[in-house]
This record gives sequence, structure tokens and C-alpha cells, in this order.
Amino acid sequence: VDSAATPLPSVSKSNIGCRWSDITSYATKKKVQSWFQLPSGNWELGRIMSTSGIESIISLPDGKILKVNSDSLIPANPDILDGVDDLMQLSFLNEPSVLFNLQYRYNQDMIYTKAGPVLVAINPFKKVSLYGNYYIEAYKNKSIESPHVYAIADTAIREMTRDEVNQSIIISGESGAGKTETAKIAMQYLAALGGGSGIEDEILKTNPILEAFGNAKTLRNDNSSRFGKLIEIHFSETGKISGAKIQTFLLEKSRVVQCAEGERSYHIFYQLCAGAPRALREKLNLKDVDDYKYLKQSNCYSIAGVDDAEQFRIVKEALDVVHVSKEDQESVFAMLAAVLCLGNVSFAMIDNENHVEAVADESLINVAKLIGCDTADLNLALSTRKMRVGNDNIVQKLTLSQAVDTRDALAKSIYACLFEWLVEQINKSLAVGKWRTGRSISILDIYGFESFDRNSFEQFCINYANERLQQHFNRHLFKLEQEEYIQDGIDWAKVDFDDNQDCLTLFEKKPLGLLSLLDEESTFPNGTDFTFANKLKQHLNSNSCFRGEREKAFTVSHFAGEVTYDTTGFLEKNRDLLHLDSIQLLSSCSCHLPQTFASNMLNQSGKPVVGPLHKAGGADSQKLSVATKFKSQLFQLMQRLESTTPHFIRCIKPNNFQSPGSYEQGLVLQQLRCCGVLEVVRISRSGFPTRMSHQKFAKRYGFLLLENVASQDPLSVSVAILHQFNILPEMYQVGYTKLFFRTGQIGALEDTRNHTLHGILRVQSCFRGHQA
Ligand code: AOV
Ligand code: MG
Repeated sequence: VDSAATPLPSVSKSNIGCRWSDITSYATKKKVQSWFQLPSGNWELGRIMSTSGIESIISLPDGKILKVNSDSLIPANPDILDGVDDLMQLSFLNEPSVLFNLQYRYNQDMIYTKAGPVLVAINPFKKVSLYGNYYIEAYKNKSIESPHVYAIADTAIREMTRDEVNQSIIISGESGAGKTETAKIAMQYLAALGGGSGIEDEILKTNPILEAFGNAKTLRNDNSSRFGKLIEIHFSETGKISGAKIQTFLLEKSRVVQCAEGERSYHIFYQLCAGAPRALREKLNLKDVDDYKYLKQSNCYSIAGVDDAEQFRIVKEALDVVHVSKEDQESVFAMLAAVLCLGNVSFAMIDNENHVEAVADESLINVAKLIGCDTADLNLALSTRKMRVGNDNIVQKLTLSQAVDTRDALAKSIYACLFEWLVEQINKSLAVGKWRTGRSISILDIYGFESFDRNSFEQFCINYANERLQQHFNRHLFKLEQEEYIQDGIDWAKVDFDDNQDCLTLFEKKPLGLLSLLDEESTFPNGTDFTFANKLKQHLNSNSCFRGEREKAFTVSHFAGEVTYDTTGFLEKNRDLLHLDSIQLLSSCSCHLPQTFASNMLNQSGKPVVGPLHKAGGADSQKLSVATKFKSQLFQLMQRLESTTPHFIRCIKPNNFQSPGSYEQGLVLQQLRCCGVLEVVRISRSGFPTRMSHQKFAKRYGFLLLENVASQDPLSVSVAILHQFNILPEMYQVGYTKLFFRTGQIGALEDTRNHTLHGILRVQSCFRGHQA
């Protein structure tokens, strides 16, 4: 089809997902292609042989001829548009066309595509040759234009310098879609362009460390991030990296003591067991992975294609680079060994009231040795609880299940504290120089939306975070966009989008929202997961995003789909209690890490953390619940992001098997739909995504004007510039305070400006040369 000869129907909101009948007259003039949905749900490209209006005859690529209802056909784009690198260029912006365009590119390893201002990245699940110095140089010099994470990072640097505004690169997508890899690729580019001081190497080396301690193999992803991360990279005025700061969010600590069949605990445990040199093994009394109960329960010890011993070497090297001393590294490994060994501590019944005591075997002795305490003290901390009743101090013996919980809580706390401590050490190392004076680019990589067969408190928090992030995306690309047009008096057709405010309200409303009700139930001494689930059903059943399920479950309609949560363990995980006895034990240890952990725990809450049993004595916990703390962290994060210019990258997972070359249309479509990619393209295409205040525009380009306009107001100068450079009237709009441009317009002006500036600089340096 020759798209130039017959103009295609004009692009408007109405041809998004438009039906064949809308353009029948066009169809009959030309034997155009059209999408036909097979019973499998996949789309096939058919060629219209003839059409009577109601019915059409199409031929499919396999030679089949079908008579179909014309209304079931969706127009396809002319071949000339196959694989365009920005979906905005598609004449027909419907779902099959977008799917096909992405697939066409994906098949040629072009995994990046622009969707207006958003970069879509499809996980190749294999090495693609798109990275490294050659490409970095090419994107820096703009000799390659195709969409890439490098191009996004480059834009962020340019806009940071040009606008003097901090930037953020916000990466989202489902678990396994490629967020963490994408974040690393962006960091690689920033490090290459802002390198020189040596700090860039430290920044890159934070990745293997944080992944070793914060990532694990899950059913969705062999290297799944179990924490959220914001890395803020600071640049000096000369554009060099001057430091960085990492903030982490809610590490999934339950994984340390419990993980599902086929999954693994944190990588570092396996790395340590596989890679520790002989001397270290002996010193820590290390065993093989399958000797540890915490690692054994999931029946999975290795990851295909991953050499844990080699990874251990890489992690140690990285720890050296970020200035964690050899002694500290050894202490870190001792804590890891202690955590593993704690899992092997067992208990024996000491009376017929179910009370227990830890068995004084090799495991118990080894834990005591590794953290630096008395075996007897450790045993007491694990099997008894001191409490005040009235004015008396009494010691209560624990039952088996209480003792196991106490032991697991201690293991989880040590690990979580260790993780925080490491991040703190990294931040100390990266915080060189007076970076506060410069500007920054932040990269956000949080755990992706998760929906398993069984979803617990962790998924609840992760999905809540994704819901917040989605709103940030919506706000920027839809709401703010439209509000800005209206405010500035721009003629503008409103585009509808899926607002997820209702779901966020379900989580955040006080006092009758998911989080408030969870906190309320968590403070009741008699609250259980069952009473919590009932309370939700009682108060939230009328909410359209909520559905009570049988027994202890409930379902939430998230932007990315429905998820059913099982409330088992919700209250305990939300309370996250570590008993005072355990904290006191840690603070009495002779090793410095346990001491530091204990003092951090005491400081954080202002008061020691106390469990429900202590409540009998009237003491009250001041500690924030996990959900509340997470919520406030998220709010702070959002506030920080709000003050930056965002760049969005949407990662897409093409199949559920982590395998290359397989592109499942249905799976991709569902992700495109739920993250609003189509709407973004629609809004950008019909809108004016680039904007600049009259003042700024006049200041930036005014000097290019041939006539002297120094005395004129910014608006007049701006209009003069637009005229001089022949910018077509349909390519811009003049608002009350700003100019609005369609995509690509400012780029041309910037080029002219850069050329002129270079010319001036050359003249100046010649002139100086003459003077000398
Ligand atoms: P995620 O961060 O989005 O999941 P990852 O970034 O860990 O996903 O990607 C999962 C896997 O996909 C990686 O381990 C790589 O094997 C592969 N992969 C991703 N991007 C690329 C790429 N550009 N080139 C080659 N392989 C890639 V999660 O953290 O689970 O939400 O929680
Ligand atoms: Mg990740």
C-alpha cells in the first residue's frame, strides 16, 4: 500500500481501536491490510479481498480465505510503517498495531521503542549487543537516534544542565520485566559521561553488593529484587559525578527464615557457602548449603548459569571498592553464618506445659561464638521472656512455637540490620565532596507488581508501592498535562485515562482503609489474622476495588489486575516485634555489629520494642508498624520525585519463562494496557509535550534573532523567534505563560542554537589566538 498516494484517515482519538466500518470507503479504494483476531486471541494480519460493508473477505498469510464480519476487523498500518521507533508515528494506533510494531522490533533485537515521552523496553532474556563504550559514545554524540536507555539518560543529563532542575528516571514493570538491568544500564551511561573522579566505579560496584544481599531467586525472576531502591547520583557544576546516595525500601525479611518451594533465600548465603576460602570457612564453622534448615526448606540451591563462588569473589571485590574494611567484611560474613546457624538451633521440651529450652548443641554454641555472647545468655533469650507484672519482674518460659518465633525474629532482625548497615557504609563511601551544591539524577528501581497463587503481606506492600508509582506516572503524563493546557488557555481535546485513585483510597483512607484497619488490628492484643480479615469485610465490602473472599482472604483490584491476599501472618509481619530480651542480648555481645544493630533498634523507636506479652505489664510500644513506616517512606519518595523532571521507562516481560525469542501477545498486551502506554501515545500525539515559559524561551533563543529585540517583552521575542525559524503554526501553541510544542520542534531549535554557539566560541578562540 502506498501511503503517500492516498492519504490515510486522519489521526484522531476516534481511530484508536477504531473499527473497520469507520473507514470502509478507504478500504474499498485500496486492498489494505487489517488485523483479524484468531480464536487463540492472537492477531493475524489479513488482506482485504473485498468488502460489502457488513461482511469482508480476507486472506490470511497461511493462504486461508475467510468471510468475516467487517466490524471484527481492525485497520493495520501500511508496511512502510513497520517497526517505527516511536509508536506516535503509527497512523492507526490500535492494540494489534502496537503489539505488532513492538514484536517486529523485538524480533530484530530492537528491544527499545518510544511511546511518546515514555521508553518501552522489552526484556530480551539474552545478551543483545546494544551496550558498551561504542554505543555510549554514539548516544553522546547523537550519531545514533534509535530509542535506548542511554538516550533517556542522555536527555536527563541535558535537561538537568539546561533547566537546572533535578531529574529522575523512573523504571517500572512487573517482576522479571527488566527494571534492575535497565537501572544498571542507565547508571553505566551516567557513570561514563560524568566519570573521571573514580567515584563512578564505586557507584557501579554498589550493584553487585546490593543484589547479593537484597535479591533472590523467585518463581518469577532468578534475580528478583526484594527491596526498593532509589539511587541519587550527584553532579558538580562541571558535569562530573561528585557523589551518590542510596535509599532502600522495605527489604522482604521473611525470606531469611521462610521461602517457597523452588525459590531461594538471599544470594549472599549461597555465595558465602560456595565461595568462602578455607580459612574463613573454618573460622565461621561454615557448612554446605544443604546443612542449613533455612536454605534447605525450599529445595533449591542453585541458579542455572550462575556460579555462586565466582559471585562471592565479585562481591568481596566490590566491598573493597566501597571501602568496607577486611575486618568489617569478616564481621558481615560472621553475621550471615550466625543467621544460618540460628535456623539450625532446635528446642527440647523441659516440662509438661510445653515449655522449651534450646538444645545446647554445636549450632547454639556456634551462634553464640559468631555474635560474641554466652551460650547460656543466648539460650535464655531464645526460650524465656522477662516481663514486668505490676511491680514485679518475672521470667516467663516460652512454648515451642513462641521460641521458634523468637529465634526466627532474631535471625530476620540481624539480617535486616546487616542490610541497613551495609547501605549506610556504602553511603558513607559515596558521600565524598560537597555534592549538595550540584544537581542530581535519581534512578528508581523498586520491586515490580506481584501476583502469585498465594499472596501475603509482602505482596500487599509491594503492590501498594506500585499503585503509588502508577499514580505518579498518571499524574505526570495525563492529569498534570491536561491541567496545564487548561490553565494556560490551550485549545485541547481531553483524553480519558484510567485513574487509580480509588484503589489508593482503599489503601490509605483513615480510619477505614486497608492500612488503618491493619494497624488498628495489629495493636489489639487479641487481634488475629482472622479478626483482621473480618474487619476488612465488614468495613470495605462496599468499596468497588475490594472484595471479601472465603475465610481469611480478600481481593484488591489493582491497576495491573486483581490480586487475592491471604491474611495469614499479616498482623505479625506488620507488628514486626523483636523482643527486648533479644535486643538486650545483641547489645551485650562482644562483636561490634550486633552492638550497633541493638543501638539502632533502640534509637529508632525511642523506646525498646516490646511484644504483646509485655503489654500485660502496661508497657506500650512506640514503634511504628511496618505498613505505616513503609507508607511514610513512600510519601517522602513521591515528594522527592515531584521536585524532579521525570523520565519514565516501562519494562515489559514478553513471556513467563524467562526465555529469549518468545513473544506472547496476550501477556504483552495486558502489561501495555495496565500501564497506560497506549493512552500516553494518544495524549502525546494529540498534544504538545514540550513546553517552555516565554521568559526562558526568549532568553535561550533570543540571541539567534536577526533583528534587535532587546527592549521587547518575552512573549514578543518568543513569537519573533517562532516566525524567524518558520515553525509551522500547527506545531505550537502560545499559552498565557508558556509556549507549547509538538514533539521534535525544540530539537531543531536547539541544534541551531548549538551550531551558532560553537561558531561564536570558535570566533572567540581565533580572536584570542590573534591577541596572543
Ligand atoms: P526486574 O528487576 O524487573 O524484576 P530484572 O532486571 O532482574 O527484572 O531482569 C530479569 C532478568 O531478565 C535478568 O536477570 C536478565 O537475565 C534479563 N534481562 C533483563 N533486561 C535485560 C537486558 N537489557 N539484556 C539482557 N537480559 C536482560 V523484580 O526485581 O523480580 O520486579 O522484583
Ligand atoms: Mg529488580
